[in-house]
Amino acid sequence: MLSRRTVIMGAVAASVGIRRVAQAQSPPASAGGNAAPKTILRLQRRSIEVNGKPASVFGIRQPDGTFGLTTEVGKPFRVRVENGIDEPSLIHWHGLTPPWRQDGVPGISGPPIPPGGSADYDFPLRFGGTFWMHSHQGLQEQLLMAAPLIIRDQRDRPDQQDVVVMLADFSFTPPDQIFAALKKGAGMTMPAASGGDTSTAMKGAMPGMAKAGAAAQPDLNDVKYDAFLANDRTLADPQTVSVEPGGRVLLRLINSSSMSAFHIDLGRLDGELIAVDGFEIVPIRGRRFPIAVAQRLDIRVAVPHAAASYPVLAVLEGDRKQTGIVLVAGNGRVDRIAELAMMPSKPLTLDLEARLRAKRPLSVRKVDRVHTINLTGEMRGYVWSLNNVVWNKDVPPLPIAKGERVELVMINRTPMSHPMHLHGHEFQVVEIDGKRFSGAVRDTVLVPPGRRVVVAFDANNPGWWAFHCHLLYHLDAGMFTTFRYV
Ligand SMILES: [Cu+2]
Repeated sequence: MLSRRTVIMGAVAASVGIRRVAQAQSPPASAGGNAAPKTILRLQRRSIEVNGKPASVFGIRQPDGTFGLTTEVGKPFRVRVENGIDEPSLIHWHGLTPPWRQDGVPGISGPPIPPGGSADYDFPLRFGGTFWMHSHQGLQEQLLMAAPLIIRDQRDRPDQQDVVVMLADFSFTPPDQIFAALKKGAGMTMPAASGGDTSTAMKGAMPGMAKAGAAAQPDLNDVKYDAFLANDRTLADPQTVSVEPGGRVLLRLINSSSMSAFHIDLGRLDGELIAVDGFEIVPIRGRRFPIAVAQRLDIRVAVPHAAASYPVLAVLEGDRKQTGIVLVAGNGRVDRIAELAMMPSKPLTLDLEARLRAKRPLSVRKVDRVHTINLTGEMRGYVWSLNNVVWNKDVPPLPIAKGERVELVMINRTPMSHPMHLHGHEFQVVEIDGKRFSGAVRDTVLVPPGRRVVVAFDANNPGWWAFHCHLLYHLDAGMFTTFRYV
């Protein structure tokens, strides 16, 4: 056991300095390592029921059954991950800024945890907000190896009830088969190469594959899912949460889907969007908000005084399929909610992104370095890349230097939207299609087809960091690169 842990973390303490960081940030009493108890997170197989059928999926739970972790800003993140599944795994703390050896990306920050092994994490939490954790190993995320990671701060108030809603897409087809079908199917459907009704045959043959001929037209979702989940459940049997009539609720919405974007539909509730990806914005009121893959929305709602039920729904992008939970005020009656919305939700745009303004923007300073990153790909063979380079271990990291203000210019040359995620740093959206503004600070931004989005960040966390599209099968196909600096 010890040696396995040493494999993961041994070199780290020596070279990058887990201990050094801990000592620098903690009161002297904690130097011995027993000031804050370690939270155990177990990676497990579990079974859930989807549409009346059993499904074997993964989960990340504490020994008492709690999914994921809720902690407080200022406390150290002191966690042991125990791998209880029969394959290697590694968990990424999405949106946090740990020392790079603790970032949880196999092959970049360290090796995966072998079955039966464990890994320890200990770093200070710089900020609060709604984050999440998920496997960065293979396609495990598709099997729900993900959980909430909530860091409470001054935004949390005693008179406000937290409701976490984790969205996910689900297929009974095993993820490796979905991926194989995408690679095979996409190659077969190039308009020039196919004779006509290939697409019909394909649909019958490949349960995981959505639309044929994707190369010819913009495509919203490569995969046809069997269900969409909110906290593991569909609208056939949604989670109901008791709330106080006249009370306040903070909805923490997390899109842990592998491939699916949604519009949040608050129905009769008025919402106030107060943070994106954990970071506060100048609040925006509304009843519908887009959420791309891997993004989070913190929405405050005032529950009306009348006893009633209030569904909080997520409508699939470009579709009528929906999922969600139900807030029940007093003895409000819960009616059955249709699994199809009245109207399909539109494809996600940057309209909201362009309106977001950071409450605490990055400092104003000159830009030291600009990297232009073209989002590229070909549907033939399901090839996804950055600057036409498909990721492999030999691709050199993009250069940056400690202390620099860096801007990433992302230009989408493909017919699909890509939610782009940077590890280890928060960034600020500073430009959309040539228009500069002081946009949201966040960790994942959507770049729709043909659009240009610029983000800025400060290189203040030396190490080797991943930067990638967060659509799982795009990431796995190679839409991934890294930054490295000392
Ligand atoms: Cu992508």
